Amino acid sequence: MLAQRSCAIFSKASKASTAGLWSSFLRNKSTVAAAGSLKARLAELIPLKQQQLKELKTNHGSKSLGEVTVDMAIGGMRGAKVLLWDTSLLDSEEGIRFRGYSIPEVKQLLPAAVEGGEPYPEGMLWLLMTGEVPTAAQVKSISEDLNSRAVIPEFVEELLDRCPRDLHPMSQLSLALNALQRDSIFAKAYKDGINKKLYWDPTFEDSMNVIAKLPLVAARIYQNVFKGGKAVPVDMSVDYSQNFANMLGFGENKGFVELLRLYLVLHTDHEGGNVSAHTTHLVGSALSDPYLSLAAGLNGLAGPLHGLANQEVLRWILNMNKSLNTNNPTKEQITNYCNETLASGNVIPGFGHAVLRKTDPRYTSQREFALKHLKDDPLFQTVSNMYEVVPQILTKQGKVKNPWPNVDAHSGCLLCHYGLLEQDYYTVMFGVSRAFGVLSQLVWDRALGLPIERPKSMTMDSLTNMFK
Ligand code: CMX
Repeated sequence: MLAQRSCAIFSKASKASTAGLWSSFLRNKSTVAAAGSLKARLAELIPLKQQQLKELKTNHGSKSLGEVTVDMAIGGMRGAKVLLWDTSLLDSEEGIRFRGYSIPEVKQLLPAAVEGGEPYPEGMLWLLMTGEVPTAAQVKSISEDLNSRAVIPEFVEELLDRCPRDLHPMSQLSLALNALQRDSIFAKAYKDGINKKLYWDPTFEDSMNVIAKLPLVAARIYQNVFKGGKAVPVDMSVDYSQNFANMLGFGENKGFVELLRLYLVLHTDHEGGNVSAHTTHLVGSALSDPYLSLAAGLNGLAGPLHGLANQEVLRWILNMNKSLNTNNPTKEQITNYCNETLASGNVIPGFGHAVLRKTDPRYTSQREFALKHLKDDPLFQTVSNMYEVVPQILTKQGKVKNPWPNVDAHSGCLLCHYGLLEQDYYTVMFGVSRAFGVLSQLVWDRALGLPIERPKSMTMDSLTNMFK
């Protein structure tokens, strides 16, 4: 019945043949989309977006998006416009817009648990998937859907329990995702010969399952490595962040839960070219399922120039404090320590960006949270003082294109304030959030039928000869 209702919605906006295929797929595979659900809404939107893509190709397919220079080929493809990514767009001056909405707009528009408080990440998921601001009821339906999917097989629990404590939490997260792949609905559907027009459906199911399971995996890693605590069962009556906080052992701390909501919203997506997003998209383009694609993306997030920078920032500050024997270094002391870092051939973590040329609005949003909730925290004072001195130092050095702080410069001090002190864990939390964005886009990659990625590489000799 439910399948029939959602198919009726689907067929209104699409070709009858595709709707028919989906209808029989739903009957056979029992992947039911309740009317009004996120999946049913996607089914309505997909034909419209497919049409938009078709028109884009027909009307503008042969037009140039700009020149690709030798510098771009050597320099990490900076600025080369070669990716399609709909869930968010990054402007170098303004920062990120999620489906067209800036961070202040997202905070204002998305339903929140506390009046005037932080938005639910579930609302962000709806926005990223559909481009539409959800109602409170739609957000609640996502919380319930995710809660109902939040279970991990025993062998994955055992796998995590057997990991040595000194295996980095990000490696454990990636390992667990690869193991969870055993239950991929996409991989099974592909093996069973699913029609390519329906790829989006099992991709959606896998993506929702992954997002639902991530807090269980992440919390188990936290408990195993740092606390030795027991797994807490999912509470079906509360939201995603409250459940994640419960599992981490911080559920009673309402300030932490609010921070977690903000944290999970801010780290979801940062357009398609960053390492974790691009990798997920690239691996997914080979029709690797969402588990494998995200695991690959998270391996990229675990690099110190990308997501691992949040752990590096805290470590850098704590090392500075230790070497100076203070919890409150002066601006002069910070300046000297920065100069030592640069002189030793290292980067100052949390500063700079490949695209942004202004302070990252994700940093600003976290700063606003700190000013509201923890303005006297000494670690926050240090982060604030760094904001005042580091950009000048980097500018003076002369080679950094963006001397301003990025998202990772701030998150550690907030987590520390609420007692989550284990820096090695911070990127895992980034990874849980990043799944929301990159998997939403992966659903669209399959819905739009985007092809396998295959850019052209050149040898140094071929480039040299080309311009002889
Ligand atoms: N400290 C010291 N040197 C820096 C620097 C920093 N924070 N940021 C950039 N530079 C250096 C680069 O290493 C590069 O040096 P070389 O020419 O000797 O190789 C030079 O300045 C020019 O780099 P850029 O064009 O300004 O920056 P990139 O686009 O190459 O790199 C990034 C961007 C983020 C990797 C870089 O700014 C950096 O290493 N920052 C510190 C690490 C960090 O915070 N990463 C997190 C980014 C956000 C995220 O993805 O989570």
